[in-house]
Amino acid sequence: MKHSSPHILLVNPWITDFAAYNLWSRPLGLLEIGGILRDTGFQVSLIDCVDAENFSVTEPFSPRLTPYGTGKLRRTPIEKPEILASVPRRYCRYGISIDDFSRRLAALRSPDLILVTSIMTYWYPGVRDAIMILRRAFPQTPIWLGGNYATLLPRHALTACKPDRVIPGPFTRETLREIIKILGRPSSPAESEFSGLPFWEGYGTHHFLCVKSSHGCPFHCQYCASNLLHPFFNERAIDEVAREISRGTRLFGARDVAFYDDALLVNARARFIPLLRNLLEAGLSLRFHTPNGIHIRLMTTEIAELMKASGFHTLRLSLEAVQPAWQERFGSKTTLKEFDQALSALFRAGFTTETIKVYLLVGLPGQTMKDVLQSVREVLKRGVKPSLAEYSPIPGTAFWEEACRVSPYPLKEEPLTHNNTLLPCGGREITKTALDGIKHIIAT
Ligand code: B12
Ligand code: SF4
Repeated sequence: MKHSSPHILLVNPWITDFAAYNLWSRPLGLLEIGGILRDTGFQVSLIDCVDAENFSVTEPFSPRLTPYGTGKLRRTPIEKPEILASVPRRYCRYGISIDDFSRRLAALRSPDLILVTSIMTYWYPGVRDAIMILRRAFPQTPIWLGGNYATLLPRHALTACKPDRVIPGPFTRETLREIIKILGRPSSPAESEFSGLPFWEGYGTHHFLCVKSSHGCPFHCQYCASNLLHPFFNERAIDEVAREISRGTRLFGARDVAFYDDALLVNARARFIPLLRNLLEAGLSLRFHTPNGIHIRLMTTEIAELMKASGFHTLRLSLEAVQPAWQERFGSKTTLKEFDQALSALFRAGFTTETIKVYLLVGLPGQTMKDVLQSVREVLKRGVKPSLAEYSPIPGTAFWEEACRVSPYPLKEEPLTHNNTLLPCGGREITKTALDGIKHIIAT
């Protein structure tokens, strides 16, 4: 890339939380934007503050990895924000040191525009700190903030993090046009080995890649933000997704690929099934993972067999709860009978209890320990392990007002209190101690 092209810096800020693990985590949206900008001819740089393996300068970090590329993140205990003071857990900044971030910035050619992403609403301290340091390093450069937190809480993001602009929603052609208007149109770059791919070249090591075959979700579950983040369900062309996977994994030597789709199995006949056939024909020796839960009702024998044959390994199924009343509140997406059918199809296809886990949603307003225990037992009865997903209340969702009413935390005023670790809507029933007891049952 010519150095005379305008330079755009992409930043993924630190995670600030009680716990975080690299479960095939990458800021995929930001990397997709980086790919578009690179293909338009801009010089693009990336600093992923969460990735200490690739972005530390003075404090090298080699994560111990599972065979599937996941692993621990480097963490530094930091002072707990006052509102979290009573939580008896260490609060940490995950990723590179503040000094190393400044060192990285000092080594860069001064950027003409900085794009900062954001994921969880309760990770905003990392976003705020990153923007403060960026501002100090490059006082003249505009800083734009986008991503999930910026979309869900644009006003908070503007006041608390002080970017020059908050840009909610997906990255659009309009935003690209604006960037070109401000920075000037760079001369078209020559086709390169990276063209058409997300900005994966921003990383030095690639233990895994992530991919999305669709954006958004056609369902409207009352606790979920998918429709707010991506108002339309858009499916990508199968060839494009298959090429992205085969080219990306070959180029970067990655063997593991995580699907980030919210609705991977929706419209499977037109998208996922042909995609799987395409991957099978390509004969790639890859392992695929679905850390984001998949829809149980939509699992069929054909899909299970194709998934197994094409290398799917880690599967997460979204059961959420076994009580029909709760299932109805979650959008009537599945029943226990369908869960049994899906499990049979998966077992027949060769998946094992080692690789399947079942998400149960816990800590919702009004949920009781009896409800949770019953769900856990039903899952265990079938020989598979539940994975408890603690409810994180999300602004703008249908459950939000109720969550604010029942929670002892000031959810509306302070996004730090959306943290799932707090079980902000669990009440006296669903507490950390109670869940620890259940986790013990699951583990034994
Ligand atoms: C994959 C995923 C996971 C994965 C990995 C997450 C990761 N990347 O680290 C796993 C399965 C581990 C996970 C776990 C959890 N997750 Co999650 N996850 C997601 C998912 C599907 C994608 C997240 C992501 O990385 N997106 C990257 C974003 C930023 O990319 P994007 O949105 O495609 O980007 C576009 C735009 O945002 C924009 N954009 C992005 N950046 C920028 C920057 C600029 C400048 C501009 C202009 C535009 C722009 O352009 C992009 C392209 O169009 C989202 C739902 C979703 N559809 O986004 C939930 C989501 C983020 N998760 C959520 C939750 C609740 C959780 C859990 C707490 C669930 C639980 N109870 O266990 C845990 C907590 C994890 C933790 N503490 O580490 C909530 C967030 C709630 C909140 N309060 O913020 C979400 C929104 C889902 C929901 N239920 O509605 N998650
Ligand atoms: S919870 Fe899952 S199915 Fe429901 S709207 Fe969100 S992504 Fe879609």
